Amino acid sequence: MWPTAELHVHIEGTLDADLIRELADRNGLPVPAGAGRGAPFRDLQDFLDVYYANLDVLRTRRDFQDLGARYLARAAAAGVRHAEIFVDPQSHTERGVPVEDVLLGLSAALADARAAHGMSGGLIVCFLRHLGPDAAMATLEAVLPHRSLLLAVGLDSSEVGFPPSLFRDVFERAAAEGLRRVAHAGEEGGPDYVWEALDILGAERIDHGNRALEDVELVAHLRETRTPLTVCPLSNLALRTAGPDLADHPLAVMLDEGLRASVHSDDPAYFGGYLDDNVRALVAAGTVTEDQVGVLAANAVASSFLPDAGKAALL
Ligand code: ES4
Ligand code: ZN
Repeated sequence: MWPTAELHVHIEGTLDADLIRELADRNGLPVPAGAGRGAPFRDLQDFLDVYYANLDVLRTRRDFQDLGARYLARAAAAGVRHAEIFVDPQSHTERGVPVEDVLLGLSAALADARAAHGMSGGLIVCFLRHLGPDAAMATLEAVLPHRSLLLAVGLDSSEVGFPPSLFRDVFERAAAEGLRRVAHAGEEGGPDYVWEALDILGAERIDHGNRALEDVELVAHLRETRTPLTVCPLSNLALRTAGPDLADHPLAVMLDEGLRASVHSDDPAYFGGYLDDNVRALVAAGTVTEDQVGVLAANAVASSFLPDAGKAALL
């Protein structure tokens, strides 16, 4: 595999059935009914219901460190040299898990991966759109004491009905704290959600962005501004936001249009594969050529929040 950067992975989406069982056992909890359920899902919400139910087994700092360590070892094997990892603190604090246990456990895994695999990385705190802007602001306040552990803020969970504009103030506050900004948009929501993420939230990357292709002006804008799109093909098949044939995935059009798209894994425990599996599936389907695999890896590195010297070392 080409050396690359993972920019779109939800750490809770790496929680596979084996680790669910292990953590349930360790924490004296029942194994959630959805353990082991994978693709296909009816839609994003059908998946999210399983995802939130399963992550209930994550309780202690050690649980988060183990989750992070397992993901990072698998990512290293996929050629990932730098990982910017999404975490959903609200899904844990709502259940009484202290936010510092989430952030310090994952940060310990990142520090260990630097030593064990030579990987760099960081955390992106995502706000759950379905809980609304006030809860997002409270979450930002709760994580700011750990500001040094964070790279960026993001926006995820149920998209339609929760437009980016709702989160203007919290993103503005995050930017004032020096945090970078990304947002999920154009996964199920339309191009208007992508415009809002860019214009109102100041998002520097769009996570997914598939539906941006429905708006020619937006495509031109994304091309001119070199805005990264972090694309997750197996996720799109699993959630029926693209396909059913991977050969028809919009990534081919994105690359043809000169957009800065890269391939990532989203929720690999649920969608049938890690970053390398996504790339291999695209090549097997004929969606991208072997040469484009190198372009995708270079785009991922260029789209990361690494300083220029760090990017140059990976390119
Ligand atoms: C997610 Cl695939 C996807 N979309 C939006 N939010 C998410 N959280 C975890 N996976
Ligand atoms: Zn995602």
